[in-house]
Amino acid sequence: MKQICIFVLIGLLTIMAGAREKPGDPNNWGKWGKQDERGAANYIDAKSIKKAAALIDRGKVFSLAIPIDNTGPVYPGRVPPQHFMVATGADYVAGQPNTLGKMKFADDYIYMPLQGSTQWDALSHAWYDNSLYNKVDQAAIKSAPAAGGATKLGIENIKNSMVGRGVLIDVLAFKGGALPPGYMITRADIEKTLKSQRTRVKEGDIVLIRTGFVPDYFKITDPAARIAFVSGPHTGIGPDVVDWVDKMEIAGIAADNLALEVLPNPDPEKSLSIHGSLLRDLGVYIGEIWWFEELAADCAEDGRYEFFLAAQPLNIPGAVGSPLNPIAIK
Ligand code: UVW
Repeated sequence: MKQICIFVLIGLLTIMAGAREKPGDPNNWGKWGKQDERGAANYIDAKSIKKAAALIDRGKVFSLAIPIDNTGPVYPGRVPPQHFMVATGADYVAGQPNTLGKMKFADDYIYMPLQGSTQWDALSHAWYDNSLYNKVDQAAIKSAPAAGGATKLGIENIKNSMVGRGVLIDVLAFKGGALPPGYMITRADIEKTLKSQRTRVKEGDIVLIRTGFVPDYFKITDPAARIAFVSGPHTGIGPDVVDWVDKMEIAGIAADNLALEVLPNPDPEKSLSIHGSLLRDLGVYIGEIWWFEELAADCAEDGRYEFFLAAQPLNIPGAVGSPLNPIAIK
């Protein structure tokens, strides 16, 4: 009897351990091979990039990045980017001898969380249970630089990707230019907005969801009020958008807010769980703290919400995210 109990217990523990390695539903584990580390970036191919390049007709360029400095919004707990100078003209004015002959130089450094400005989350940024996308063990995410950081699923896997057709989904404008704090954007909101824009999403697209959160942050001037704002509710996508993302076969989804998803999640047990569904289960890249204002105005004016988008991350080996300056060209 004792032996049977031990066998049953071992069996149960094995089943439980196995369950912890399973993908959620829907998922893309194995879709591009068991060793794949690029996830939904695989939806982008040479054909879709060439088609996207053909969308350029006016040569009008939009930067979708906020300034990298210490005034921008960061997720509570993170330090905003710190930029400091180690060589300046003022040094020479103060009498520093010029050791380089005729030439003079200024040099600067930046210290920042890679998640602390306009960014992509790598597939190594978030997971649940013991596994990341495609059953990568959490032990593969190590300290850096000695141990390599994200030894799997690092951002460098898409250093030559995230370039193609971008589509702005201007939920903010569709809803009349204002969303209540912490508004949860639903799949129906996205579909209705696209219908009103007469825009279709295609495989391999990078979709941009306009919420107005980051612009609202910059409208606040008082530093304490800015901190209170980022600590309060965040407008973002709700859980039912995950199935839509899966169905559309998009490569990435970015927003002008801090975490893409609505905060707090309507179900307190599921805080930040949309990160798990997109990064871990689907291998879809998440973009945050993007800036859409000039692009949105132009799209409203010409009625075209599709464009060529160059949104490649920096080539930082083992990083779990990267700042970037995404460029939309119409
Ligand atoms: C967290 O890491 C909580 O969010 P983000 O994806 O915004 O960096």
